[in-house]
Amino acid sequence: RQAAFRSDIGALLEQVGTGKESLSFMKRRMRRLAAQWASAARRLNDRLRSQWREQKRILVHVGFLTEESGDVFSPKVLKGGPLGEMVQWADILTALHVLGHNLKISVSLKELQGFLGVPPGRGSCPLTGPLPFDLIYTDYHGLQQMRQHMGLSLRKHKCHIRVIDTFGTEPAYNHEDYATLHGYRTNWGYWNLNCRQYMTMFPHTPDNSFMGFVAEELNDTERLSIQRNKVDSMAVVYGKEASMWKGKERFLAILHRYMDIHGTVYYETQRPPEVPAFVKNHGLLPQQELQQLLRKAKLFIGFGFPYEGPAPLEAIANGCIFLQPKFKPSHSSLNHEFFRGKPTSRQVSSQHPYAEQYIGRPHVITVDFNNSQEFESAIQDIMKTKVEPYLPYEYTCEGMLERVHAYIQNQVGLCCIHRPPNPFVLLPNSSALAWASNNISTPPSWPPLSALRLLASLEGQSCIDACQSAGLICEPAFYRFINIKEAFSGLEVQCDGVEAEINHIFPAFSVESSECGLQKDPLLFSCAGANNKYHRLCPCRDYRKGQVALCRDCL
Ligand code: U2F
Repeated sequence: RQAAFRSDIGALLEQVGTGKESLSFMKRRMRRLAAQWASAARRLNDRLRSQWREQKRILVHVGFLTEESGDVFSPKVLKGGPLGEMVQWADILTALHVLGHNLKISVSLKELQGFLGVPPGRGSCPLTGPLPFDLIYTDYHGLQQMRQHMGLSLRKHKCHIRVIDTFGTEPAYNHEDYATLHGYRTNWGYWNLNCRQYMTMFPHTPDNSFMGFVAEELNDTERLSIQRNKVDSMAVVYGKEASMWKGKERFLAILHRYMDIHGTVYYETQRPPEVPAFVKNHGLLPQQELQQLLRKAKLFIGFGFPYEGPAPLEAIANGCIFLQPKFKPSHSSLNHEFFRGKPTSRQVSSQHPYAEQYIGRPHVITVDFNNSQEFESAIQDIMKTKVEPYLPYEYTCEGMLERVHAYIQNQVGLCCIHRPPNPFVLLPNSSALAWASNNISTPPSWPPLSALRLLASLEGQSCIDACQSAGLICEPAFYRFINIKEAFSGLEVQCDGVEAEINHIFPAFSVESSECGLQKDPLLFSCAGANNKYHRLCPCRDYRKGQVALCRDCL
């Protein structure tokens, strides 16, 4: 069946259910953004008119909201607890609904069992028969629940699963045996999925797919009124929980010399002692009122926590400049409590690396807060700088619909291990080398193989960085095409023989020892992997400006 875009979210709101503060928050958000989604759907529909979009049967099981996982988030929705995940799930549900798919939503084990056809009272009995869904979106909690309650059949249906994973999972952590043997074992990883089945909140590592969320978009009238009403001396502090303000008195005092400071810190009856008296604290605001505050403010300032949330994008979209601390050294699971146990070694270079790297000046200023002079002159600059509201396309409703549509229609058979089509033709292409097959039979590649550019990284450099420095992005789907010995000769690398190994650094080579290695286990193809002794072979591709998940010919 062909999927038809939906512009009405009434049916979705009914499906989401009631009884939890988290669900009410998500529904308020859905209602608030409904018109924005509808007009984005119209635009995308016009662009995709000629394309056949198959309607999929989709189950969304939000594991972290189930009682069985402890549901620690719902009781804190109105108390300054994390909302980023709720923002994202609300937007995922809306995107899937608007794209016209057939949705079932579950936020309890009972509903999950009902949808998967597990008979009541036989909770751990493995499901038999065909899976009633083409796709299942869940999270790590949900995955655990499915393992418990689908038993063996989970293995059979693993390819249909997508895991919403805020901070990302790198291949070395995902591979159970490898993680166990080489010290990458964590509480979360080791599911042996194809890493593109993990979908992140920001485009962290290209080993994972980028799901994202949306921020509010402005019409011309709103832009004009923002321009008129901006107050150059008004700052809003990022941090809805009092603990996020702890120990920041010095920065607040400097800031206060220049600007009026506003906060949206949750409190019960008394003003939290962490928030100085000169701050105008509004208490935790409904999202809509926070947007209004951001429209007036010139500066949105982060003090280091929370990491990588939605709020800075909302601030920038409403014409604020986001000032944030640079982390030196970077924070990661190796040196910071918050990231410890998360299945990634990603180096987090500032409070919001996406804002730093993908948006940057003039909208985002990242400085060393310990250098008071640098901090102070950043504030002075910000008060003088005029900026327009800005929202990267990938965080607009149209951008999210486009991306989710492309994934749903093209990311199929993620678990099948394909052999590269043969034979290959090597096309020299200036500094890079383009590969093309003259006989691609099955299966077709997505992204299309024409986007592939093969590069060698510098010694110790990951493919994420190697591709990025060539203005490209690492594409894990292409590893299978470059994991061949001809790739070394194509790059004129001298090899004393080529071995295949189980090592997440491979395919790679060492100049010093003339050692060249291919990857033996496709599950370990890794854009993130790096090792001081090796140059990596990197499959890069182009990407659309403002939509890094998609290559030029991906749609
Ligand atoms: C992130 O979660 P947070 O919830 O801490 O992320 P924020 O950037 O603070 O914003 C989440 C939403 O909260 C809303 C705001 C954002 O969309 O509009 N909000 C509000 O409604 N009222 C207010 O007064 C202030 C904000 C991240 F997203 C999570 O993945 C992480 O787990 C967490 C910890 O790093 O940080």
